[in-house]
Amino acid sequence: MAPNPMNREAEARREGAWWRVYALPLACLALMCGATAYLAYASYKSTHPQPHTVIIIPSNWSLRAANKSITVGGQVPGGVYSDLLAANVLSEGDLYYRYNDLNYRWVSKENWTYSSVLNVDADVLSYTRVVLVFEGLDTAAEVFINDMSVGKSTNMFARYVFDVKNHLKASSDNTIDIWFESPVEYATRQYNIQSANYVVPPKCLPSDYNGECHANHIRKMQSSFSWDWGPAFPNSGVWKNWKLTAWNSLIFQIITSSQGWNVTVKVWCDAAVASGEVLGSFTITLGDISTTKHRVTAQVSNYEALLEFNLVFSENLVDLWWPNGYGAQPLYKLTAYWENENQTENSTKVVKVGFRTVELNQDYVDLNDTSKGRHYRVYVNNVFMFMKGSNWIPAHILPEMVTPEYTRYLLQAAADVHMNCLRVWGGGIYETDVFYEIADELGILLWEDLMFACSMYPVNQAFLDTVKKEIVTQVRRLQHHPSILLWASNNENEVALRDNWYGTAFNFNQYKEDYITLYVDTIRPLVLELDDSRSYVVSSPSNGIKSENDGYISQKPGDTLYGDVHYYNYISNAWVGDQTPIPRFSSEYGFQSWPSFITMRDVTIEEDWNRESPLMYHRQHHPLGQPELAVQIGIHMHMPAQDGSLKAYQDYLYLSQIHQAVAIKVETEIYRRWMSEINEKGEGYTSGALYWQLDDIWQGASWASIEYGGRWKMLHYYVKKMFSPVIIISSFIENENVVELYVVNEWFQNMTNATVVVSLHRYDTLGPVKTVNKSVHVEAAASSRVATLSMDDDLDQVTLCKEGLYDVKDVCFLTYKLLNSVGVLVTPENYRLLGEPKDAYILHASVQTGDITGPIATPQSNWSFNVSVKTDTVALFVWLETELPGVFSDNGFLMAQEEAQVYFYAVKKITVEDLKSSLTVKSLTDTYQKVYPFATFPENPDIHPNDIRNVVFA
Ligand code: BMA
Repeated sequence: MAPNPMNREAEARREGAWWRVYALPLACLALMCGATAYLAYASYKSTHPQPHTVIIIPSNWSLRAANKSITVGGQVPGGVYSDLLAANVLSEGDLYYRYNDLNYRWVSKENWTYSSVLNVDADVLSYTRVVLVFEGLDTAAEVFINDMSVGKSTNMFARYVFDVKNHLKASSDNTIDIWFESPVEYATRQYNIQSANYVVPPKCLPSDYNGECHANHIRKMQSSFSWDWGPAFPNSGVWKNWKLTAWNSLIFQIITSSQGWNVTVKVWCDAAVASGEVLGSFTITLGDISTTKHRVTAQVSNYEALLEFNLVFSENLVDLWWPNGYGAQPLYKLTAYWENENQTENSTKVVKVGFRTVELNQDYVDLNDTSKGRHYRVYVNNVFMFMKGSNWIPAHILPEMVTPEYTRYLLQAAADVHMNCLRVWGGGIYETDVFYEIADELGILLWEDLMFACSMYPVNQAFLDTVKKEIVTQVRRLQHHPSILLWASNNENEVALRDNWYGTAFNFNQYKEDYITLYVDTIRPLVLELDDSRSYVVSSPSNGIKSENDGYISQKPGDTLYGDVHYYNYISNAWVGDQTPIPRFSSEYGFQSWPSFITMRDVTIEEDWNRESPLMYHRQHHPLGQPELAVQIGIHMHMPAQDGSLKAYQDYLYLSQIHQAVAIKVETEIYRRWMSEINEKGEGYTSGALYWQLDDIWQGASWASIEYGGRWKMLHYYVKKMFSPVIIISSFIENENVVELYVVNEWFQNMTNATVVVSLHRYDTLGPVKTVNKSVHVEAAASSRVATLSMDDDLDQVTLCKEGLYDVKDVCFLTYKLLNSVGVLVTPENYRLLGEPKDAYILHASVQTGDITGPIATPQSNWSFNVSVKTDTVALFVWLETELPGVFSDNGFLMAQEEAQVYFYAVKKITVEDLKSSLTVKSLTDTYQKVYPFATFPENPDIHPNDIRNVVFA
């Protein structure tokens, strides 16, 4: 399992106690270290022929509340919540413990100041320019040097540079104070000012969110005021790196590089002078492929200069970068080096780049009939590829809590289940550099939303100005990453306006005008100026080009013939999927579930362990989420009786995960199946399935496939199968009693002489009762129908699935797989339950774990264990669980045979005994309160086995 972000909290806590005990010695130590560092620096400087730019970063900070009632040690970068937790001011336990989101809310209503002391020698002040650079101030802040204001911030996502040369003195006790206004107060104030003209909604979030109002009036992580899957912890602090820096010519800020083989490298520089020319030399090195040095005259304007250089080299000098599953991800070091004219100063910047082309193709699907709409297809290196993936939300409500290790763990978990794309969703943050670097390494394409979500936004000049600053900061920072697929300026704001989500219809034109002002007139030209190598789409969902032609707010932003759709339907039978749309691209779809008991247990106590407990409602932010979940579970399975037992609670969590896993499997298979064909309405050519959502921000009901902390839900195991490069799926034609088999083959080779193996099984019999093998031809890089079988004629359903009064679909089910021409299994084995499990003629399964052997080293883990699982009858949704960190090779699976072998991949060293003693296994019938007492169907056919079970709906 992942390095749990909560460990970081625990560490912070420990450090907090430590801080208080050792405050004085610590301060002395810091002074001594500072002095030593300073002496080292001074000696370096006197002997080195080319003095570098000076950078001073103090590490000892204090944090105090505006009313001075609280003063603690502070971390910069960091945030107030973590510092108060570390200092034990937040003394009621972990941030996420029970109701602590409410208990600790007062923090966000306070104004806070971080203070420290800067030791500046006279030499520093002799540089032409001396500034403070903040890569991220969260959010409404004012910075003071020696009690004089040097600059203000209003945007968490913008880089700020404040001139401090005239405010600093050559002394060891320059004070620096960074004052943060309560983000909640600030947002309310901005709302009040704006609403004097007209209200920019939503005014507040639904009450189920337990959140704060007016997030859309502050340029801050929108979900930090809460969301339908997460709590409100509106943070304050210096959340990214900062430095005090002094120089005479240029220092590099960021490198951008165009795509393709005519590479334009742009290096944005901070200049020491406001305008004019700076002379020097500029060297660009690409791996060991090319190095070029030039004399340059940088033109400076507004303290910025842009050095630009074209590298042209032949295609065969580099290897192509490919998305996960399509090839390798070679990355090349691009190094820029600057030296000023008299060689007294230099600056270096290194980024890793990859070589690939990327296109979002929106051609008409049928040039002869344009009413059939347009594609929404991603081509990388001119190859069309179906986007398989999910949506990424912030991995913790406090960005400072997310470690690079946890980020890697989550992205690796996405790559491990064959994802090639993630959407960085617009209500979170522009992620950390490390996030994009890992995505580059793993070949995960990123659909990068800009951070606007589910709201109308103001367009007063101050707001637009700060947004411009944000876009420049972020697009420049992220542009060089090969993983970035496209920019999308907002999440669901077009559809929100069109469908009147926030009561804007009465003044539609005003809000539409504002929408265009922000996303089309302000943001778009900026993004395209900074990066013309990728597509810019205005919203998600949108109809793409069609939305633009419709004046940016289409009549039907979810049109299946254009662009992308977000599809949620919590009342249909999700396991049948007969209402699933057939869109060009599904960029959001999902169902909720609860995390495992192991995850919930961390933040709850016994009285919460009941699906109707106040705590469970507190952790369910989605309005109507509880009844919807109960309905969905109840359509397919028996909801455990509310007997107050721990087992009933655990069973409920497990059933919620089953419901979610199967629902997403069914929906995803429909999207993948439609990759290569269209129906008579023109629907189809589906080219992407990004389910909502990959990760969790805390322990609560959500759409995630990975729980907070890293434990895989059942869904994530299902994702591994449904996103496999080659899958076999079925479609049932009810009125003909016929099953169609499709193979989706991502590989670029046809498969001739492959064999589809379809087996009919009875729930009361281990092993198939009938198997049909069909020799088939599978198309390359396509989804194709390979076989059609009649349930009666080919599979003898009528005779083989007879059982008393049972419907044949409740007695039998199907499994199917594909073997290649030499008999090797090339797809995960798939199954189709013909009816609902709650009605099935299913016997109580006694599932046990058998031999466990290991550890052996596998590519997944040095501590991999083979686990044998045995059953005495057909078992559904077999679920293995251990407290030990790690994942299984498969889980939540169907056992239609006596034995299954799975691997457990431990994260760290464990023994067989460790695993044995912690491993549990269960299957669906273990959730039944009363076990049907007979081994076979009773004499009296009037008794339906399910009737005697305790079935309760809330
Ligand atoms: C979509 C997303 C999120 C939300 C999710 C589940 O609307 O864009 O805003 O969390 O659905 O409701």
